[in-house]
Amino acid sequence: MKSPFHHLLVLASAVALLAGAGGARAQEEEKVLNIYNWSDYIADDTIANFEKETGIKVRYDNFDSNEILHAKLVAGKTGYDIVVPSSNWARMQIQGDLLMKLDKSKLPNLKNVDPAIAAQLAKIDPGNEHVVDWLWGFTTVGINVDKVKAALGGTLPDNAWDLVFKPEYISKLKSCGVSFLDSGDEVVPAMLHYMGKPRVTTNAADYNQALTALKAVRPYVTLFSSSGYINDMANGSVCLALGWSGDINIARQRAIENKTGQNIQALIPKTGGLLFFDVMGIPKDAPHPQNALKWINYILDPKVDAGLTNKVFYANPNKESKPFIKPEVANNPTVFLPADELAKMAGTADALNNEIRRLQNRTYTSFKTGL
Ligand code: SPD
Repeated sequence: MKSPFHHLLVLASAVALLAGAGGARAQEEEKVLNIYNWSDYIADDTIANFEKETGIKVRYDNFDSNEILHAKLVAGKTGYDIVVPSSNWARMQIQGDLLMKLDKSKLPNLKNVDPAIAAQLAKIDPGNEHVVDWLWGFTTVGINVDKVKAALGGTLPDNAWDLVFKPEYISKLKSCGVSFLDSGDEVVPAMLHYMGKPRVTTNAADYNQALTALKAVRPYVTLFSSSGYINDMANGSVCLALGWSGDINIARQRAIENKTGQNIQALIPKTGGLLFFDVMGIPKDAPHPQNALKWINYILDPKVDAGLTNKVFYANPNKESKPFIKPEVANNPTVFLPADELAKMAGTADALNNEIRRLQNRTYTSFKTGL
């Protein structure tokens, strides 16, 4: 004979079973990962291989300035699980509590990260708690060698920055197309560095001097672009660019592959370019943080990291990736800077804050609009 409590017991077990299943479901994330990254910054098979390996579907969007990404993060609810700010911006985002702490127990491939790069990033992220390097490179000058030499009568200046910042050079290049990166945090620090000042400063007088010098070259800038200039260089409609090292190398590669006949070269200025590290982080309100950790760990696989560098010509942080890097990329001094050139680079602008951003923006807007 069944106890009078039998029905109650059956009901209680059913409720417990359902609650258990529900709990497990709540922990298991939807198989989706939303990534927001710079354009032209990934290999052709990176996403497809991750999807195959994990069953997670990737949605991939692009931006081309830190300003755009930062504004979204500050507004919140981006829907993104992985974002890739530059380290100086990531510092502000970490301080503003916009990025999650990484669960390092889910990142066994962190062991592949070069300790020298981790030490660099510890300056903006003490203990390397929030971000991991994606790729790194430098802001510099890129040229169409034949067109620039022809316009200048055969010789290049000793310091490549002169090409973009000295009116006597840039004025001769306007007719073959001159492109500047479209961001205050790129153009203004480059001019400050050229003038021998710290790339980041709170001294208003430095910005006034930078603006005067920038206004002197403004008439010769024909395009402001932080992504389209790659194709413009490759097809010959831009001969001089203030751009990023890897992008200029991508333009060179596209010109070769598409047989456009343009000879593109990234230069290393005598006084050094501006070093940057772009880093992977997980927004505080990311909908799929576990999938994001899987992505970071996947990227840190030596072959995956090497695939990025082979495609986009930026150095990766992975000390185990070297054997998988194509010799022509490994031997390109504008991808892996020789030690003496690296020593000359202006370090990352770790001190970026809202006051400096305001000074940069005001200077940049006045330069760009001519007002
Ligand atoms: N095509 C991707 C280029 C990424 C450049 N990020 C650099 C930011 C430097 N402040």
